[in-house]
Amino acid sequence: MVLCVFVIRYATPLENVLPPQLADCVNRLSSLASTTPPKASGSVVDINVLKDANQSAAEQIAIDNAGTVIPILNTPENVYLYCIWQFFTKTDVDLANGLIEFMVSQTDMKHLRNKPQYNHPRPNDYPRDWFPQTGFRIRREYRQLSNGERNAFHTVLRTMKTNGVYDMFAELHKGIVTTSAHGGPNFLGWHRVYLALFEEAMRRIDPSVSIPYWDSTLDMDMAKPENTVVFSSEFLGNGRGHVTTGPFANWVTPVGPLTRNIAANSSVLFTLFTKENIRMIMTRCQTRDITSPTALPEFDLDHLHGGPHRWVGGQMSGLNTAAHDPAFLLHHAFVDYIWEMFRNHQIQDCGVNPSFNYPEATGQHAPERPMDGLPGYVNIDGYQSYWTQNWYRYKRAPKCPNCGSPYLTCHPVRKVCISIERKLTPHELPSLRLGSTESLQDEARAEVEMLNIGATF
Ligand SMILES: [Cu+2]
Repeated sequence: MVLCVFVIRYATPLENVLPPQLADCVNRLSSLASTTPPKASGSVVDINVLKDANQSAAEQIAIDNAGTVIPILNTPENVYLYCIWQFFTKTDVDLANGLIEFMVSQTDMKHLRNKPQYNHPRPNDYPRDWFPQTGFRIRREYRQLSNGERNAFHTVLRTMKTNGVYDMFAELHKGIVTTSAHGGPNFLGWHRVYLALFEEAMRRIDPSVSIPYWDSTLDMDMAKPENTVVFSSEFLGNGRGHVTTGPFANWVTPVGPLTRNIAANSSVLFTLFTKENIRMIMTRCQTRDITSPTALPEFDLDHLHGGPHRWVGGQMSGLNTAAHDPAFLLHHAFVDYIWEMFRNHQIQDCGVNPSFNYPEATGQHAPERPMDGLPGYVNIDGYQSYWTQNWYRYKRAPKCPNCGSPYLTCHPVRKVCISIERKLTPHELPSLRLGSTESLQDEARAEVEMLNIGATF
């Protein structure tokens, strides 16, 4: 019964973000375990209650009007994802687009009103044993997946793109989120929760997949990072101009075709992660020393993570558009992996408990403020240890001598794993004609400039 009370208390702020149909679903599902049967209604998901007061919350089941048994929905994230899922599978694309617009307008309006939302009520008996419905996952480096595993991941993303769920998630990373989940301590936690929920949505389609991480130091250590196999048709698709090869070929985003322009600028602000970046971060002990605005730039994970965003270019370089490129998921999984290494270092070497090391912050990054776009969570929830205890963990990044992938090789002198090069197209090969090696990049630059991506990282 403790869990039920918790669900109900957390259901309240949902109306602020969700469209009426979804909020209705969430509220009625949340009340399944209460003593009052939900009222019949004509909304998207109609539920017949199945509740036995003698059963524990974990044993309760429900059946919808079509006679389908719905899963146990005893945590906020289960209810939320189930309702999204129902909403999308039972509606058409126009409705899905309406949902996206609604969500964006709501978050933008909230931003304009600048309504303070601190002092969010928290349950005293905070449950620490949340488990995702699709079970525990292990995240591995993109190149450590077998070809079959990688294809399964790509297929799920394509399914989500088709049914609108991908874009819905991508549109959450927008508007007020550009400030409330960046530039402060909530950066780490918000993206952790976002990825975990996205991953859960993926696994409702194929429970075998998880989000791979892109260890961009493996590319940074190459002689020519721009030739990495990551930007080939077997992985993320081409890195310059409209993405027309690979699993995400010809994807369309709200600001135009999916477009990139990798390694377009030699400035230090446009680099991938370096091993030195990570080594520097691991010399700190307090979260405030690796987060904006308190950290020095060389230790600031938030600041450093902008490098790969800019390096990829196109949608990835825009705060409001980045999540429309699947590269976002893999890059942020790596940021989260670095944070997890840092948390382990805090425990082992610093005697600091990372769950209680949320830096002092007010305003949008205040610890108790509800997370934008991720109903049911407050900022400090992203710092809880249950994410990497109950939801997922990382397999260690590849190290020499065995880099564990046909796409990686151990550099014989420097003894670090580096990415192999992709097969360069004739267009990419240096040609005898003067200036033609840059034509592809110029073309890509022109295509990127066509996008109205707004504020950049
Ligand atoms: Cu972000």
